[in-house]
Amino acid sequence: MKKVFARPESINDEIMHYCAGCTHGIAHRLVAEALDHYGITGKTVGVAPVGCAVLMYDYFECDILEAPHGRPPAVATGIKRSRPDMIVFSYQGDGDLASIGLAEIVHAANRGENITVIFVNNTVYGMTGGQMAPTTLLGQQTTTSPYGRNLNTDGYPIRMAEMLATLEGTSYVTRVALDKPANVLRARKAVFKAFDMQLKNMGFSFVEMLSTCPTNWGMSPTEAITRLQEELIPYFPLGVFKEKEVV
Ligand SMILES: Cc1ncc(C[n+]2csc(CCOP(=O)(O)OP(=O)(O)O)c2C)c(N)n1
Ligand code: SF4
Ligand SMILES: [Mg+2]
Repeated sequence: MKKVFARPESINDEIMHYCAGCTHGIAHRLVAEALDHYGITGKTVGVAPVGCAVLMYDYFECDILEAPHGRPPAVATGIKRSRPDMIVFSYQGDGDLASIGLAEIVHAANRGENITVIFVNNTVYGMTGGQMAPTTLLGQQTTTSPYGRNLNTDGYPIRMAEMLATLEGTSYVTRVALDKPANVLRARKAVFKAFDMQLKNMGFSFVEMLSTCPTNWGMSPTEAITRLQEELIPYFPLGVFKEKEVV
């Protein structure tokens, strides 16, 4: 019998480059479990971001294409339109998706492209050394907001899931957290649902994952989990913001 904790077949046994306590590894695993579950690894193309997940092509057993910073939804659109028989997902951080790639995600969502987007929100530009992102919380210290994010000069943190849920083109929009087993199981269910929507040609599906970046938050892995629970979840509430009925 297959052990539930065994490595998914859609991910290989390369040692990942992520820092200790980083939740990118959990996010990868959940996507891989969904590909295994639906038996779609051989017909799936992932689109990698520029950010800490830039090397995800080293870990997944499906095809992965690299997109310029912020452009995965546009690249995913091109792949899906030319090969509608393929399952296509993008995997993006908050700098990638909510900053430089804001236009691409909004218009792909608004067009209702039949793709799945995995959005890893760790409230910071992880790869480049912890600069302020659009999702950085008010008061949060980063290398470009050393006195804390200031409402007057930097505006409010963007709630991407809520914003995208207002667009007619989106079919499934949810926010989950990767902080504890119960929430990881909910996240797993959400990722499965998002791929299921695409398999049923339901259009655009989006899973935001509240994540940790202990390195740039200047915290231990356990302190980072506590921050996610005490600071991120109150501002970025968990839940399903939109779910169209399967027709
Ligand atoms: C066009 C362009 N502008 C800027 C950069 C520099 N850059 C690389 S990764 C990154 C931000 C990554 O942050 P995020 O998307 O949140 O991913 P994380 O590393 O936190 O997972 C930036 C600004 C780049 N590579 N290309
Ligand atoms: S810098 Fe942050 S997001 Fe990047 S691998 Fe390390 S902990 Fe993860
Ligand atoms: Mg980030």
